Amino acid sequence: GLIASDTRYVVIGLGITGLSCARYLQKRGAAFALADTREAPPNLEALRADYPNVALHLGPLTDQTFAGATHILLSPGVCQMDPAIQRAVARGVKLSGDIDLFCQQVDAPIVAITGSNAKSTVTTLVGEMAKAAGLNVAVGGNLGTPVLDMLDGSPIDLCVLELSSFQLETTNDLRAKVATVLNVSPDHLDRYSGMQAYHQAKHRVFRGCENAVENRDDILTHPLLPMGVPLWGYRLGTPEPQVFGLIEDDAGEWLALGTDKLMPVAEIRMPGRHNVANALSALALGKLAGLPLEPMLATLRVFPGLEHRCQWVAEKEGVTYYNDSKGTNVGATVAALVGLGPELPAGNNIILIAGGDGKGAEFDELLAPIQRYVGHTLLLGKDATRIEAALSGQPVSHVASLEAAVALACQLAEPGDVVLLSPACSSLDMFTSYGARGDAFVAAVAAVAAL
Ligand code: UMA
Ligand code: ADP
Repeated sequence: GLIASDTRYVVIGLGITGLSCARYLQKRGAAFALADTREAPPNLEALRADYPNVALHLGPLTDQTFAGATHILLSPGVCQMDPAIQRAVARGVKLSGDIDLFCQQVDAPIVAITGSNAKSTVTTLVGEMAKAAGLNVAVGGNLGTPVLDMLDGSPIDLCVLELSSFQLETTNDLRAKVATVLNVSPDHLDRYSGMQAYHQAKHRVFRGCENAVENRDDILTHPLLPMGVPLWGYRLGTPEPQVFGLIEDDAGEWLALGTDKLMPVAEIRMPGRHNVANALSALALGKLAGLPLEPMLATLRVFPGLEHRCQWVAEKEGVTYYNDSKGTNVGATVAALVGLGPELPAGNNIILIAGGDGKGAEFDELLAPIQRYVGHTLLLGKDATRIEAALSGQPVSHVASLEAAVALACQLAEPGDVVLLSPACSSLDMFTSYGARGDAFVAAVAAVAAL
């Protein structure tokens, strides 16, 4: 994509996305200004040194920020409903994000993955499957590497992108080879007017796609597609032609497509029932991306899952500890409980550690799986009392720190029990990131296990 000489960009946001956009535009000699709604965004000094001649607007966005601009490149952390952005758009300034720029640049087919939960797991899994099939695969997006930083000049056969609803809001022309919404459950309701707006943002992933995959267990993932676009699916149940599913016979349970048994479910290395769904969705995406079956199945046998996602941490005196710090919304924690619960020995329970910043969510959906699988819930953080209110009658304790939670969990647990950190909340009230929260949990478990 050539950049026309009369194009003037304003890059909004000086996080890793904004900086990747600035590097990209700088390299191509495009005219641009930088803006951040914060008075003091991180790494300001280094930034001024790198872009001495670029206009820098800090603090609330104003009409002045967009004077002379033809295009806005918006970072995912900034809401496009900002009034100054809306006024610029009304004047005809084009609004997009890094994903659109990336799509203009790459020729390789794109697998585009969004959803409320399981994005990182499925994105990484499809990437590993492509690697196992011998492809040069670029994996990134919301997962952590801004997409423009994936264009380092090395050959790319396939791109696998994790896309958040924030990124999709500014993506107009994705045209993925395969697109999917993995699941839709409430999240980020502090930024959306309601579930409908959130659902609409996610479904932009299907714009112009060549193939689509739906989750047959979640009607909210069903896309509206133009005639002729193939739609495949998967479910934790009976398979059909073009629907991956499960078949049970005397030998046990199988991953299957139509009537073909592919691999015993027991051979999937990732723990928990929800990861069986993730395996099926990766198979469907990989299949439509043209990957052969054998390397995909081989990947399922070895891929252990990602850190902080129902990650096995330790077993101590018969008690198993799992770190699901990435369980940052109610849907994720429900999946972790329903995923691990059925694997408990009869008579054993989960001790759940939850709480943090609920981002405006309701916690009612936690009650049923907690009644079913959880013996005791330990609550911490900003929304602890709101969670307690949703768990009427369930045994609950409040703790002041994650260390205190682990110490108490360790006292309460009986051999055969599971201690699970799955907060149903973001970490940002107490930690710098879900990763830091998960690391703190792992360290606390190690300290307790050493006693
Ligand atoms: N911010 C401002 N003003 C600005 C710019 C940013 O206040 O002008 C704040 C945002 O509100 C946010 C933080 O700064 O709290 C970072 O925002 P950003 O847009 O600069 O984010 P990046 O550093 O570019 O990282 C983004 C994604 N972050 C968000 O969507 C908030 C990263 O996903 C992603 O890995 C990265 O681009 C590369 O694509 C993170 C995330 O939390 C992991 N995503 C959310 C999620 O998974 O639930 C959507
Ligand atoms: P995302 O990138 O969408 O946040 P991750 O792969 O990082 O997704 O997983 C986040 C959390 O979502 C996990 O820690 C787990 O609690 C939950 N989860 C994993 N798989 C599923 C699934 N298939 N459905 C719902 N929740 C899931």
